Amino acid sequence: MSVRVDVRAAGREVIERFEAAGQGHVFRFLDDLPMRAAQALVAQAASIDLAHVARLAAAPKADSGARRIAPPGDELVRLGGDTAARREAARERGLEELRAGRVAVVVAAGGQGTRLGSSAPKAMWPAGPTSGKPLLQWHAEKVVHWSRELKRAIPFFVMVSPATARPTADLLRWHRFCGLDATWVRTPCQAELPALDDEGRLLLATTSRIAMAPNGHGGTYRALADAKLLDLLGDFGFTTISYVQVDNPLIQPVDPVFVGLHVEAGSRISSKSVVKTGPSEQVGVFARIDGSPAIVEYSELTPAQSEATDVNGELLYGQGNIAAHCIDLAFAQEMARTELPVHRARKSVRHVDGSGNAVTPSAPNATKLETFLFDAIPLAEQSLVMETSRAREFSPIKNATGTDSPESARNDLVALFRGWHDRAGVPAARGLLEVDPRLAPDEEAFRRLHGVATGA
Ligand code: UD2
Repeated sequence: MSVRVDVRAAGREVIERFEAAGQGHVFRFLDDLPMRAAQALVAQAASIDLAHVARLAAAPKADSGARRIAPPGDELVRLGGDTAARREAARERGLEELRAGRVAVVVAAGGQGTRLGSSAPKAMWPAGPTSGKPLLQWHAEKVVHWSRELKRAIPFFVMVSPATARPTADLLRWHRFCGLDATWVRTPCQAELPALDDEGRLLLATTSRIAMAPNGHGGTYRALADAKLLDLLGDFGFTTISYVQVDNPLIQPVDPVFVGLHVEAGSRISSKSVVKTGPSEQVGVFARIDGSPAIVEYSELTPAQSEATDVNGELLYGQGNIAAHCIDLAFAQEMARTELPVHRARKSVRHVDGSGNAVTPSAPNATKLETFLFDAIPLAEQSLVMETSRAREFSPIKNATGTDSPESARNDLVALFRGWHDRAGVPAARGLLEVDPRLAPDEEAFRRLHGVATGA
């Protein structure tokens, strides 16, 4: 029996299942592939749950139907004004939670720097203005600071995707886990879903590989559960997950005020917001959908909704999502068992055509299926939104140039550090400036470091 016939015979059940589902074309090149590649293709196909994919593809769109969208209500804790005292008290409560070892950090790092023109994980992008420390190290070192302060290990789970798993694990090892307790550093991997063409057919990325994409950050819940990390946290008495995304170097992965507000309110999932720069800023917005607190993705708001203002001229949907959340552990466990709504994004997906030639489409040619972590918000009995300052906490790296680029993030970091120096009366170097996150992840720690009274 020839090698190829062997692979066909061994994979017969999988191949027949794909043929019955109208997806048999993925094996079009099987007979021409080297043995290993043929086996890998059959193994990859075997791992795809076609019925699940078909269900997702046919599910009503997350933004379909006549959703009643309204501005957020009293779940929103605005900056300043009468909420200042509440935040002060919350800080103490948050510190109590941290001291008791009830808070773990999760960083979503499943994305590649495609929009940055890089195929490396975004986690590796140099973020330190002078040190060039990679984004992931930058976040980890803020956690190192808190870990030293509290004299206890803080779990640091980095959610990766199959494309980012290996280089991210290498980065962590190479940097000796960035100074964190290695036993509490883990890299759970999110699942992938196939990209579909306009006829709902799977695409081949190469003649021996089906085109797949990460299942969206909604996959975080299941990735943590499948790696048994939610159970592990439960066993060790952790109750709150502080979730951040790797692409924002300004975010505070450990924030006592946020943790305190979240716990005080009995919130199952809390979020941070900033005031949008204008109607067209590409951030999701906080709103109510059919009466429940929720985030509406920017692409799913109508232009009229994006531009609508209240009597004071403020945008009705002016609180932007910066993708930082506190999540109650039991709620995360519940969400790991819940099928979140599916979002379909039109994307350009490189593939091979029927003759095996590589095609780089100039326009979107496929649909990617994704779930969003924040779609859990409407399912929570209690949730909260904490407004924060953009200058302190939001400058994501998404595009190669212009807004939300490496350059804008570096400028914002340097401006932030300069502000800390100026207000504390500490002389600062001209030009680029960096404060080691291990020494001072925020202004308060910076003032303490320099012996300047807080708030003075
Ligand atoms: C996201 C939000 C948007 C806004 C903005 C803030 C979504 C759908 N939209 O926009 O509302 O708040 O961020 O920065 O979230 N990631 C994974 N796995 C995935 C997908 C994403 O780990 O399957 C990570 C990725 O590494 C990145 C982050 O999530 O760090 C953001 O992903 P994105 O750049 O695709 O999200 P974006 O910019 O569309």
